[in-house]
Amino acid sequence: MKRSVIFALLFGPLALAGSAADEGGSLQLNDRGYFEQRGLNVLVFSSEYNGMFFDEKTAGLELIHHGVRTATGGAVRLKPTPEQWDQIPKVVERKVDREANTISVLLRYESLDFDSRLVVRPDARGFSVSVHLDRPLPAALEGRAGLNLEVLPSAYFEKTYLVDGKPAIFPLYPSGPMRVRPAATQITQFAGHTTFDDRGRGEYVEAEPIATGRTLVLAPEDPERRITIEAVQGELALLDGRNVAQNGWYVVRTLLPAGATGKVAEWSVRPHVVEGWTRTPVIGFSQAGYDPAEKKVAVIELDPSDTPLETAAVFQVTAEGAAVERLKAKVLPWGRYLRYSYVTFDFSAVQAPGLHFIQYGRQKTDTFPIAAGVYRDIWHQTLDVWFPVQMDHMFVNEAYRVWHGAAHLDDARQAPVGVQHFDGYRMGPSTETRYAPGERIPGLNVGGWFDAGDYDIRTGSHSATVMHLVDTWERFQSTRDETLVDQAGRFVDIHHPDGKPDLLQQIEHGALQLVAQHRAFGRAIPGIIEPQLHQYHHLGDGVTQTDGLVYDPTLKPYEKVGERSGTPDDRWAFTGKSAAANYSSAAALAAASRALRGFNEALAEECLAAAKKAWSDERQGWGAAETSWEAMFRQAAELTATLELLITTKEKPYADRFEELIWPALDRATGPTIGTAARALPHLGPAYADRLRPYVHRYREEIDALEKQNPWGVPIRPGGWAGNAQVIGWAATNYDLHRAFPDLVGPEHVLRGLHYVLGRHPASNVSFVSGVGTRSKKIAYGNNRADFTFIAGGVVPGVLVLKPDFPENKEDWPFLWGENEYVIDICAHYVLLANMVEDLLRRHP
Ligand SMILES: [Ca+2]
Ligand SMILES: [Ca+2]
Ligand SMILES: [Ca+2]
Repeated sequence: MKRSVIFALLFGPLALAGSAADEGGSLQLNDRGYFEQRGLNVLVFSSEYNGMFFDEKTAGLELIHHGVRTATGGAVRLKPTPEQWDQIPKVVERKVDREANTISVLLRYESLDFDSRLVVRPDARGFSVSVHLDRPLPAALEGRAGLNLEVLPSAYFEKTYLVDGKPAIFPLYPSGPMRVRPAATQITQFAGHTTFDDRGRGEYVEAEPIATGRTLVLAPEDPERRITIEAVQGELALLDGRNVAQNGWYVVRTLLPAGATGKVAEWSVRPHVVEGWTRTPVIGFSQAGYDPAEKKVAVIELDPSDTPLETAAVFQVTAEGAAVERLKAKVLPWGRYLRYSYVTFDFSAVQAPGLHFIQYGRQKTDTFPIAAGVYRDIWHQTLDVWFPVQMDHMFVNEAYRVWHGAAHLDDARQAPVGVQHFDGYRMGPSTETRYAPGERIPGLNVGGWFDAGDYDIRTGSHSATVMHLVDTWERFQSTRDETLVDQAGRFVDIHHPDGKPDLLQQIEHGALQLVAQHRAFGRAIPGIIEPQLHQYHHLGDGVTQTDGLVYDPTLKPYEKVGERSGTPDDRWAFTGKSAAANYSSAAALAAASRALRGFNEALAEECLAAAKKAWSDERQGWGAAETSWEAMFRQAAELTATLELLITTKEKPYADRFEELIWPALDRATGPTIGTAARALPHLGPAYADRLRPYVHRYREEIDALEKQNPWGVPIRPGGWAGNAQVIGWAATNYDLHRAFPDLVGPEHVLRGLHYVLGRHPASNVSFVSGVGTRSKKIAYGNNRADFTFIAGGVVPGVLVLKPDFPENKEDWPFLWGENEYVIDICAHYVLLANMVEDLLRRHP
């Protein structure tokens, strides 16, 4: 009642009418295990927290509000604003009770022996969420455990809230009150690591509420975002998690009372729902445009309640700004995929060069070109800008801007034994090298790239990257030169030609790091990464992730003398033996040796020698026991290494071994191996191609099956990490197969993969390559993500399919790595695919 009066005072009778709709909740449990009404979904642990990267902001009680996932992480949490590496509850039991119309989840914090039950129940006005305890809070959690719900900051930027009627504006930038606590009182984070660098002060900080009260109304002015949360028991606090971590969300929280059992917290949550809301259609198309002769089919994504229109049209935009209709044609039903329904619109008939847009109902797309050569430049920014920015151990400049200094010159120390690192690296009981734990290993501070949005040197992704770059170089001979690279001076200047092909300079930069590992250890190692969690989440200039000074244990922490420092921040080399890593490195080095011939002769020689040695060492076997996963990766890597050595040396033992491996591998699974098999085609003669043909037939059936699986006809993998890597790899394989078996695999199977990446995909139609296409990813998970910006030429993972049916790629929030994180091997593979497509269209009649 009180709330209605406040609304009436602030906004008059119109708002009252809107507010009345808040009270007309009609959430129904659907057959996909969440509550649904038109314009609102309430998910309760449809996805779980994942032990690998802890809190990915995709689990707990979540809201999809008018098509946007605006809230996540609803659960009992142990911190005011939990960070990625804070403890996450394990789902012990999840009950979807149709009769009672509830979802209840038993959650457990194992290390604290603490269980709580979360119950979500729709009611006449929205839903209630309550927390139930069988045993009172453990003493250690008194004043700590609370019912939390995290609200996406970008969904509420430039909006307001009311707390018990008091008006306020959501902070655009965090500047909330903080509190300092003794480090010893911090609830243990992931594996005992800490995200907070206290500079030796023995303390950590927590966010304090920016508002408290009983009733919180989020964005009363926005009918699509308005949510009323009322604490039926206890008080509400509103906090800003970004005060402790840039990827934090706003948090609504109620502390659980000490000593109580039974129902200990309850909220009434009343999201406003716009009556009859229908999601705006998404017209998926290539933001970079089309070649005139190409097949052009837009995929239009519709709200399942939407009625498809009969037709769509293509308009040409003239020099005078007029829009002239060039085609009007029927849309064809495709059917349902996940939560949306789809229709397709074929506008291949539009071939005249010019600028165009697609119109479907009132919906118009961005304007895009149709012209010969639209794809010619789409990889340039990836090579010119993105790769240089990722270059480790170098100072990288671009015109007036310095991207970063020469980072990690203090690489590296031998990682200690028995370590499970937070980025997945592991050390067993021995270093398996001649170095003692903690000992400095000289020579590793050269070459390599920041692997992704983080800064480690991951050998596996380096090997793949070098391979794709060599492939691009050998097939397409691009001598593009827009970057100066001075290895001796550790200096890179973007937009500054130096007379040397940039592709070769990047290949050299990757090879320098791979070879450095073979020099130091006689083999490849899994990778090099910073030891402390508070370094790992670094956002800023890579040169400041470590102090650049060699660690000297005789000095005190933060003490610096000359080139040495007492701060143990030097990165660790993870050195466990891995046949897969060594074979992959051998493959990359064998490939690099060809490209570097005549460019850097000494390095080319060393690459080849290291590759041969690694291959024969692994063939003789290091004797390590392996899991079935390791065996699978080893076999795939050996196949690749054998092929690259065969291409480089033309020697018979490699040819024999390749034939020995390839056929059983193809028999086990055609899809994952056909790419390697296809790459071998130019090197193994007609008998090999004849024997491969039946497998390509089988592969073609897999391609055809994809067309029935989803409207884009590309492989889409649910969960974890979005699938652009897979789509790009699939399209590149199709190019190789098309070259050899044009009757079985067509150019459209290559182009389809590129179109997907450039905008013809679910959830939105943005190009996933920053800076490429009319509209592209302007907010991504590069190492500059805290600035809500992008690095030109970076390719993001793309559309993540969240369980059970929600495809998502956030365009206003960079911090979801599974959707938005640039990675080196994807980017290199994209450079290759773009060149393949251009080649295909040039040779195409
Ligand atoms: Ca990494
Ligand atoms: Ca150059
Ligand atoms: Ca250091």
